[in-house]
Amino acid sequence: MKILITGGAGFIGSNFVLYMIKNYPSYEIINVDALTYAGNLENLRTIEHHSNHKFVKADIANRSELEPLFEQGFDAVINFAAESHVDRSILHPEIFVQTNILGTQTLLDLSKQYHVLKFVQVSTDEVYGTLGETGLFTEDTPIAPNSPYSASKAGADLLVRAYHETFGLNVNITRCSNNYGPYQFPEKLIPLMIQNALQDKPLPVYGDGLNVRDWLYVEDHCSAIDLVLHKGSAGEVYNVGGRNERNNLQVVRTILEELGKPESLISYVKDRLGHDRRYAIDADKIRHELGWQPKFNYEDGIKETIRWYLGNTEWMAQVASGTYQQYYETQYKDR
Ligand code: NAD
Ligand code: TDX
Repeated sequence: MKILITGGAGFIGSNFVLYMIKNYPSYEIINVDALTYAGNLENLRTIEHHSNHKFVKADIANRSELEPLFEQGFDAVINFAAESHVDRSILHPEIFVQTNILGTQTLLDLSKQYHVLKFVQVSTDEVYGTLGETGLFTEDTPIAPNSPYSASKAGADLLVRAYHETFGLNVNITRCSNNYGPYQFPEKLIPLMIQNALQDKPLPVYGDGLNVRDWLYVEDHCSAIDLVLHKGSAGEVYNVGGRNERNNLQVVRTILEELGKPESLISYVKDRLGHDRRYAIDADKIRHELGWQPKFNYEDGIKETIRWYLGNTEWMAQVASGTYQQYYETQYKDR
């Protein structure tokens, strides 16, 4: 198989590229990433010289940069590339529309024109909006996004659906819950809290800290996408999640405990605008139809992740230098 993977220098994309090289060493992977603040070639250092992995710096919304690649012909396209951080989408929604909607449409159009056999859109549970105290998101839950980020991902999902219905493109959409693991950019809850705790800086918990997320170890997300790529039925959506609901305070307390840091570092700050209260995923469809099973339980996965960050302080220092500091000041100064 020859596969185009977009966003393969980001958190989940790089984990997926490493997973594919390990599990399918004969597949040819073309990895396209614009290397925004979130893209980092360090994540791919171990496969730098692998003959079946080729990195190309390009923007998914730029047709003329992509077309020469599509001319080679791909069996599959897997689209991870996105602006992915909710807080940034509140500050600058326009880049989310550009990359997440226009970028996806550009990839769909080229996939149609160059007869790509399978298009997998890596989407998110956030397109469903928020849950109350009970219930789970199923694939039939109405789309009701609440942030510019999730609205742009929902827009992309609808275009993917339309390219299937209108043009017969063989598509799948995956909607996964919150991922954690190695190489996650420290704007997201878990690496941000690890980084701050290690530096004895305040841990900024939004609102009352009781918002709930359903955490999944990144490798389990990769194995789900692997199954969807190889076995997904045309046009279908698959939810992905491991039923690991935790509120943010529980997550933060685990990090403090593991690092031997005091709870007094917790600092309650102004809530995120439009902050979704609770996400929880019903993954019965992918479990029953494709036989997916997560391997990692949350208790082990979070400890493993903390150990990874402790062992990769240089990686953390590198990604947290430069523009990250400016972002951090802007995001947290008035909270
Ligand atoms: P990330 O921000 O870590 O990585 C995104 C990557 O996309 C970066 O390498 C960046 O350089 C690249 N990129 C951004 N704009 C681009 C453009 N215009 N052209 C080419 N490349 C571009 O994000 P992530 O957390 O790895 O998320 C990957 C995908 O998974 C996203 O589509 C996201 O919506 C989805 N997702 C994420 C989570 C999560 O918990 N992180 C959960 C469910 C779904
Ligand atoms: O400093 C913080 N303090 C805090 O309380 C940060 C960064 C977050 N939070 C809260 C907000 C959320 O309730 O922690 C929770 C998780 O926040 P994020 O890590 O920003 O993730 P979330 O908003 O849930 O979105 C993530 O999961 C779904 C990814 O960023 C998305 O790309 C994915 O689609």
